[in-house]
Amino acid sequence: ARRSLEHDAYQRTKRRLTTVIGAPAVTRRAGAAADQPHRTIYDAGHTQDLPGTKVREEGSDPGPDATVNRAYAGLGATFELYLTAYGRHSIDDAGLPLDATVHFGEGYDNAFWNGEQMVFGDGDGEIFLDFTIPVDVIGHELTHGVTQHTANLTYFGQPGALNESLSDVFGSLIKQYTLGQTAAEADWLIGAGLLAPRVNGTALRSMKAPGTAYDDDVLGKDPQPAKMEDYVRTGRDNGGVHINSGIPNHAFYLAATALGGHSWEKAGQIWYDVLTGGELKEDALFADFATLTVKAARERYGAGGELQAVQKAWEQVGVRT
Ligand code: ASN
Ligand code: ZN
Repeated sequence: ARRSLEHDAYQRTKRRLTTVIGAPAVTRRAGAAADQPHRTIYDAGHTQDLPGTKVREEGSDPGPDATVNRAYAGLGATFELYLTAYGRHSIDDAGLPLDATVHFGEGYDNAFWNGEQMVFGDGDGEIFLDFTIPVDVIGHELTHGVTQHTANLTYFGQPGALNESLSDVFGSLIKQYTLGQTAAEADWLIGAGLLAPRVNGTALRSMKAPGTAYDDDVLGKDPQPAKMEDYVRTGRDNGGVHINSGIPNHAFYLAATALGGHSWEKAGQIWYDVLTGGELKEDALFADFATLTVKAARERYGAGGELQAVQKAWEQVGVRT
């Protein structure tokens, strides 16, 4: 049964209205949301019809499909990081249900957020494997939802590359949080385990060393720059959103490793403050974002090592603050 996006939006609105009108007086604090995720995993059965058939819902036991179980667990880990580290209740900070569809399309070589839900392809097995394999990819897609509900960065050029970078930053933090890794222990890769065995590469992107994730006959060479002087001017990829994200990605890596410890605690908090603080404009450039991270570092941690680490990170990638 195919449901339209309009229908989903209508259902959500209806649910909200029902809550407002029909809620008993004081069962829940105003503005409070559940501290538990509300996950639903659907199976598209190798079609491109969304959302597909419901195959697992919140609280149910793992089933026989490892892809479904990985999606469920990855959404849970992402929900948990946002809640425990930043006090955020889901994508909209109001407990939005987390919907994901797996087995989308035939040999589909991508994953995405469609404005309403997450979608994961199986990969064609030649270049890419199952897109639910890397937990950072799940965190990446969910974070597109967070960005949509907060700064809403325009998906083109520098604001688009910031949008992509924020998805990589929080995607990587989810992996680090899941594995209990410090900045020094993390691999800083996005999509490790996703490339098929025949591909000469380790991942989709590297935040530690942008441009070195793969160099392959079919895929070509990883096109990501690490510094502003190598910024790629292109009309492809929405003005290089997955290319130039290497620059803010590397700035985050530099700040987080300079600070040490768990990257989601200080560097992640500063980046989260900027993403959700209300001052980041939809058309922000790298320099605007960088300036706001410096301000956020000072406001949260004072004029100490945190501020210096953030300033130095942007300086090293050639972005003025
Ligand atoms: N996997 C890609 C992403 O989430 C899909 C896209 O280009 N929008 O960025
Ligand atoms: Zn993305």
